[in-house]
Amino acid sequence: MATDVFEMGDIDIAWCPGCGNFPILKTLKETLTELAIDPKQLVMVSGIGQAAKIPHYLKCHFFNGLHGRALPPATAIKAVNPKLTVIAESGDGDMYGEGGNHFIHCIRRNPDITNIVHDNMVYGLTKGQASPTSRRGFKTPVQVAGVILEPFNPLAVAIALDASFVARASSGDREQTKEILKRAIRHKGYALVDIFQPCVTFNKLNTYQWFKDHVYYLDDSHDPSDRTAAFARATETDRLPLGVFYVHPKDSFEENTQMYREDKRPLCERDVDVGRLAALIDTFKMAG
Ligand SMILES: Cc1ncc(C[n+]2csc(CCOP(=O)(O)OP(=O)(O)O)c2C)c(N)n1
Ligand code: SF4
Repeated sequence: MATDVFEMGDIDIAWCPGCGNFPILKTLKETLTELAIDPKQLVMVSGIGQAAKIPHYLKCHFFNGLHGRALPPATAIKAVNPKLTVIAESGDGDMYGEGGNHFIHCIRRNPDITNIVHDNMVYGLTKGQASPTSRRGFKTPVQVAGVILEPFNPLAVAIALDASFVARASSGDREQTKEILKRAIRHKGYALVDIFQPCVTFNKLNTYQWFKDHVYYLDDSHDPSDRTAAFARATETDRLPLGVFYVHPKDSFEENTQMYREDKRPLCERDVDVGRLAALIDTFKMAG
């Protein structure tokens, strides 16, 4: 497959020069190309924010939803057509703040989708307010004395909920991120990849250098099937590990649903029985 199948050509990209979203976009394009994913079989789903613009810059199908609402349509799209590759991708505010409830219940539901989160520890699009993953003490035009809350820990929450695949990457480390993304996309079931992403305009605390100084890669001694060890790694705070923390292979949401138990044909390929549909609609009609 040609390497430019996901290229949009000469378009305006509305990110600041130096933004950590650029390497994520480049890495994702390379990952999809190397996995030989057909753009016509790929659906990107996002919410609102700077990171949520990423599907606008990739040649594929996409659905841009409301703030925090990427995961429900992504789950539904995969359920209607399990042949598709579905990626839900947004910022940390979108996925863990406004979309926090969906994040939790999507993990429980376990659809076969990949959930990529650009974690810049700030609200970028709305000009630098604190997000759920902002560090304590981070000063913003709203949190003028510094954030007083503990940061949300997406990996620990995902592992506590027994997510099927949990990983963290860093936008600058393109080769390692590519390997992690490949494993996540190939994985059957819900796969979370939280990617550290510097916001050069509104986050002067968590800079490229800060991330360099505060991360390290899990090595071969880490066993991703060991949930207790994965949780211990996810709750480390001095230096933040990168890599695949936890993998628990299990049936996906689609496989578990009644509609695919006896008939494996995607819902979108089945004939609609108009008579049954009309009868169903009738049951919802208000009397008189
Ligand atoms: C329900 C709702 N609340 C708030 C907003 C305003 N809003 C738009 S983007 C955004 C923050 C986005 O932050 P994040 O998801 O971290 O993405 P980033 O822009 O940093 O990539 C907010 C609060 C909105 N559009 N809808
Ligand atoms: S505001 Fe931050 S996240 Fe948004 S494009 Fe600029 S650098 Fe990137």
